[in-house]
Amino acid sequence: MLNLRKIIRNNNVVFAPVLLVIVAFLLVSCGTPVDVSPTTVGPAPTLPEQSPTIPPTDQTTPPTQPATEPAQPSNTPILKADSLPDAGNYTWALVVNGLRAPLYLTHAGDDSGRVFILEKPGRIQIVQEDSLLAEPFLDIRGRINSQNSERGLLGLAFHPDYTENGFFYVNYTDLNGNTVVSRFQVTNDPNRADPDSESILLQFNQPYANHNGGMLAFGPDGYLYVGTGDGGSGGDPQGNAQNPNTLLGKILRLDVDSQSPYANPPDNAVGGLPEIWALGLRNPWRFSFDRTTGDLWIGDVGQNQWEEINMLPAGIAGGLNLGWDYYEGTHSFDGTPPDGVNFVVPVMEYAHGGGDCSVTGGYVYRGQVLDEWQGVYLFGDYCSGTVWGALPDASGSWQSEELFQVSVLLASFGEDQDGELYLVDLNGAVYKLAEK
Ligand SMILES: [Ca+2]
Ligand SMILES: [Ca+2]
Ligand SMILES: [Ca+2]
Repeated sequence: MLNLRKIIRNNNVVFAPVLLVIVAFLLVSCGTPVDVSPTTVGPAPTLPEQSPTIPPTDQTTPPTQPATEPAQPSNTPILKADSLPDAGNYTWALVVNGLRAPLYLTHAGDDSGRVFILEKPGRIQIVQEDSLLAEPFLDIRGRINSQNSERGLLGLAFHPDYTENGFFYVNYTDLNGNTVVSRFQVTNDPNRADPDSESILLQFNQPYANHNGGMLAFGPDGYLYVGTGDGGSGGDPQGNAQNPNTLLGKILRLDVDSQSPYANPPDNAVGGLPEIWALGLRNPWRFSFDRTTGDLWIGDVGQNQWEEINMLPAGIAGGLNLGWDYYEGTHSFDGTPPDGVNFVVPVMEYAHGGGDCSVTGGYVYRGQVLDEWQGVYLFGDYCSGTVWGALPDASGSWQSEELFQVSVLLASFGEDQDGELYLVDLNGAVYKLAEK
């Protein structure tokens, strides 16, 4: 960890101007002003009982397992480790440095070994064999307003059939600060996308500069999931997250294959706009699908007090309500929930304090190299650089422990095609989880 801190410190010097921008990002994403006082709700919250909430803490008891476990046949993949690994044996090893405000990392599923890194101002960079290629994959800086801390090129997902069709999807804020979700296509050069291939799927207005969501990911059902923030300001003053007639404060689900530019899966089932798959989100900055189970893990950034992680089991029906802004985490926030609404309760939450202020949703480790990490969900806090690991205990409740304290601005985690995990530092570097 000493080495890591040293690297970061050097990096901060190089990227001092970027760092200033980042501080602004931090303040805004923590949801400062406007409606800061959660109003009291009269009746007790109508939360389902089956999902206890487990605040991550150093004191969390390690998950207990049944005393005797059947031996696993050697050809059966390990679904979950028995306990969290000793983080002292692992480190986040520097992969590449010198990026400009990187926000995300993913892969194309094309067996090329490349990872693609999103830069906030509007470029996608390629790292191949731990080297940053000289030219970007895509440069659309001229179409993007990234001046505000939460604006920019925010999301990237490659089509599941990318090797056949060369399609990939991006989410950005345009020159007016409004959200655009577009499809682009690669050229004959696998390291170069065609900037003129843009085909816009969705455009919608952003009433405030912050809370623009931005995450894109294809689910195991082949649909494109789109995270949108509640529009911004603080305390969702327009009531967007609970309003089924706006795309703000939602997770959208689009069928990009059966119709152009997209069709709405008939079972999205929220009862408002047909793109909406789940509502009641504040700013689901990062979410991921467990590639083995298909479960969806969502980190929804909180207001002033509570950060939350939600887990939606694979195959769950659409129309879910994740609670905001009736609830921040499991705590009443604004207004009285109507009778008969079942809210999804976070599987984990943690309070602000000790530098924690904005959750960065992560991944369940499904890589090939680090056996001890199989099935561990890693997530972190953007502001403090804390990284937690979580596993279910014997009763199925997810228990987390603080595993790493990294001196980075933890914008995102990322996954390569092999399932190895990365950490993206907004200051300009990318690290990979590795054995010491
Ligand atoms: Ca906004
Ligand atoms: Ca409100
Ligand atoms: Ca929630």
